[in-house]
Amino acid sequence: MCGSVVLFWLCASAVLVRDGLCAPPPPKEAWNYVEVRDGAHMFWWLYHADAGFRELPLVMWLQGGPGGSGSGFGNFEEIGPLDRDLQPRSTSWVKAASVLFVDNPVGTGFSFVDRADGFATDVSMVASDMLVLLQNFFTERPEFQSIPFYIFSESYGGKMAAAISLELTKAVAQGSVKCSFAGVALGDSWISPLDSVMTWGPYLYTTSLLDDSGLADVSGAAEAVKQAVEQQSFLKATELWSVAETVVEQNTNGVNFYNILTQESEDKRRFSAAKDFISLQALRHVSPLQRPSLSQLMNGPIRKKLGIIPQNVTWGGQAEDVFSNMAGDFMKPVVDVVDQLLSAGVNVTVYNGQLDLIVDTLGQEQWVKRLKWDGLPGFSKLRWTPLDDPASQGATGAFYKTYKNFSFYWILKAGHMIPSDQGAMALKMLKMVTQQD
Ligand SMILES: *[C@@H]1O[C@H](CO)[C@@H](O)[C@H](O)[C@H]1NC(C)=O
Ligand SMILES: *[C@@H]1O[C@H](CO)[C@@H](O)[C@H](O)[C@H]1NC(C)=O
Ligand SMILES: CC(=O)N[C@H]1CO[C@H](CO)[C@@H](O)[C@@H]1O
Repeated sequence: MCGSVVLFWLCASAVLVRDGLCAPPPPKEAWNYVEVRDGAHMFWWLYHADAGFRELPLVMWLQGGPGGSGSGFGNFEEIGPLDRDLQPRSTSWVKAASVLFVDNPVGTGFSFVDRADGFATDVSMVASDMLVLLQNFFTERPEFQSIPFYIFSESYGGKMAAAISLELTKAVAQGSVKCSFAGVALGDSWISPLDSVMTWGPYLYTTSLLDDSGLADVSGAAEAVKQAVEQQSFLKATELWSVAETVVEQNTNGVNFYNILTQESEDKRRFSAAKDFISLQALRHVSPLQRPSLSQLMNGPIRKKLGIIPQNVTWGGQAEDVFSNMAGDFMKPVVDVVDQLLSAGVNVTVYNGQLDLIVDTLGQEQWVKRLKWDGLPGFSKLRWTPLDDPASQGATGAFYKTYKNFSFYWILKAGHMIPSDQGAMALKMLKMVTQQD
């Protein structure tokens, strides 16, 4: 079928020729800004699926932080068509979906606010901003209205994804946003911050990263966070969460919160620059998402390619402000939002990396077991199913369970950033969640 004339033509139109074979032409893409509030400009970047957008779902990817950029970190370090060295990524999600990166909340990545009072201060503001963006996106691109639309997320992105999904469900029912919303996937997500913090001690102890004294210290620090959360002193809880992380660092010789098999290195030195606990936490949890190599790429060749970034806007330049404006909302749980999603019939997937500390799987198990969802007893009784690791024959890559509208994927040998650690397994999960496998 594929004769030499055809092959020659394909290669001539392809940009990259490697190993004597022609690589596929670069994906069709588009990007723009939407002013979601007066003076609040949100940046999005869409890649059409390699195989054509009509046959495959549309996936919006939301990064964490808050202040981490999907168009930068998610795109070039995790799931986009090119990696940070601009080489094709074999496990890119554009192989199974059209992918929409949105730099949210405003101020993240290439998004920006004109005035210091323009940042979002809680998840409901984040959700209402995103609804404006989605309404604009689907109105401008009606060809995507009938394509199954999923929201995938990571870390704090999951907390925002849950809130956004609930607002989107209402907006679709009211007809104010025209799309085919098909589900939300919460990856290593900050749904119940306290359950994460409370399980750090037991998790680190069972993985030989705390001794008995260390366990007592970490548990004590976690208990203080718990008291603040129970008293609804959420800013105080954020401060004590920061203290608890310092206690973990001291007792583990600097375990990496994103993957317990590695250690913090370059970042740790930068922490000493923090003025206060909010700035410390922004350094801890936003700066790893915009390391110098990625910042150089985004503020260099990528900015030039995009051509629409205002001169005084720097990729990542407002990230710390995004984080600090959300500090009072940071430790609030959104478990009730997940319950509301399930009651509304939305398909919800939780996926978590085995080696993640900041949002350890143990903590996810705890809040899932407290769901008021009427399917929970059925889900709990069900046994999990192993999944082969597509990257390593004969090895188990994950376990999963699906009951009615809820699925859980336990991803092995992955930390917080699952697609960076286990790209092939993450792509397989994407296909399963979006019903292609
Ligand atoms: C960029 O410059 C414009 C015009 O001077 C100003 O209104 C805006 O606030 C600036 N934006 C940022 C992000 O500094
Ligand atoms: C939810 O998932 C089920 C399969 O588990 C599927 O049959 C159903 O269509 C999905 N719902 C939506 C809204 O896509
Ligand atoms: C597949 C499945 O069980 N879907 C359910 C999702 O939730 C709604 C609302 O509870 C049910 O009506 C569906 O049957």
